[in-house]
Amino acid sequence: PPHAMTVTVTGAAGQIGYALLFRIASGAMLGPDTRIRLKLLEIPAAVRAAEGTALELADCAFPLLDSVDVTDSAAAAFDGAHVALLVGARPRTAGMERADLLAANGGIFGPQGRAINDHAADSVRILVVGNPANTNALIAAAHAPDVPSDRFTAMTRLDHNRALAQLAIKLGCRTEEIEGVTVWGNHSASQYPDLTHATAGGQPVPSLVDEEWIEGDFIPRVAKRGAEVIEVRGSSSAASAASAAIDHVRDWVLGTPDRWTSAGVVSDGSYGVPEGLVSSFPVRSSGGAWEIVQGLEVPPFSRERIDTSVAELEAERDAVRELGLL
Ligand code: NAX
Repeated sequence: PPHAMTVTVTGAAGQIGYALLFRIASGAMLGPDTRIRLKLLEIPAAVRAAEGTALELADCAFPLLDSVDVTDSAAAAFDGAHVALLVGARPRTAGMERADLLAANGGIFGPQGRAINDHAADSVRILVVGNPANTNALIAAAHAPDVPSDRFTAMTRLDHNRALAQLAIKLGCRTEEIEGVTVWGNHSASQYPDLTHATAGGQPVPSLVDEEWIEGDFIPRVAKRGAEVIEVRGSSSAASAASAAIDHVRDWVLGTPDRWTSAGVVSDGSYGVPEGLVSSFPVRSSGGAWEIVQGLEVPPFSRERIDTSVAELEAERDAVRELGLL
């Protein structure tokens, strides 16, 4: 990576933003040799709160942090961006229909995609965190015809990390010892956290745990972990989401270690996922690009679950197409 990089964070005054910015500025995302220029995008009503966060960023005296700019202008925020973390989104409020939610987010991610197209650096890499993340990434990419679509990704790394954590607890091992876990499909309750090819300490996971635990405990626990955190903590996942975003971008830019991870990337048709959908896959990164891990066997149990989640992604795509957002 270049010596200094511009990192744009939208929704900077939100709770994920607050957990994310200090780690970016500390060098946890782009490594100890890359200086950081932060650009924070917020809606006008939250600009002052973001400026408050900028005061605290200054007070950390981070050696790698060159500057922090706060703005409500997408053009200014994405100007020269090398990495764009799209965190700000319109949450679903009581009584809101799914079409209203998709339309409201289309109104955010369409213009932001255009601003990225017109102002970001040629090498820009985009991670969409704001929900519905996969479809928001699809909308942003559709508004950025000059940016290769493989630069647009959606975050399923939190789901992946949750899967590692649950499996490590079950087996009494460290997450580090686990390889070969995949989250497929949508970042929603329909996602499929897949242990078919997982190993722990070199042992095949399907030989260490029974199917009942996978189907009855593991899959629903991971897929509904967001709701569990809300119930216990009283607000939605923030620091864990920020940590996953750091992991995603670090691996993307600096390369994954040997094992694969999971990310929402534009499908090339692999594993029967229709081309163009932003779906979670097993991925590795080298040379600054994600590659979908090829050649994995997909047994019927997995096929059914991947197809269900992908069908949900297709329905979201069709809905935003109908709204004229693609
Ligand atoms: P908050 O409501 O705390 O913060 C969102 C911030 O975005 C607010 O400060 C708001 O003013 C800002 N914002 C809204 N519209 C904007 C726009 N057009 N431009 C710039 N900023 C804008 O939410 P937070 O808890 O930080 O969550 C942010 C998003 O992450 C939500 O959509 C949430 O659903 C999503 N999540 C995604 C996860 C994933 O794994 N992909 C997991 C965690 C999280 O639930």
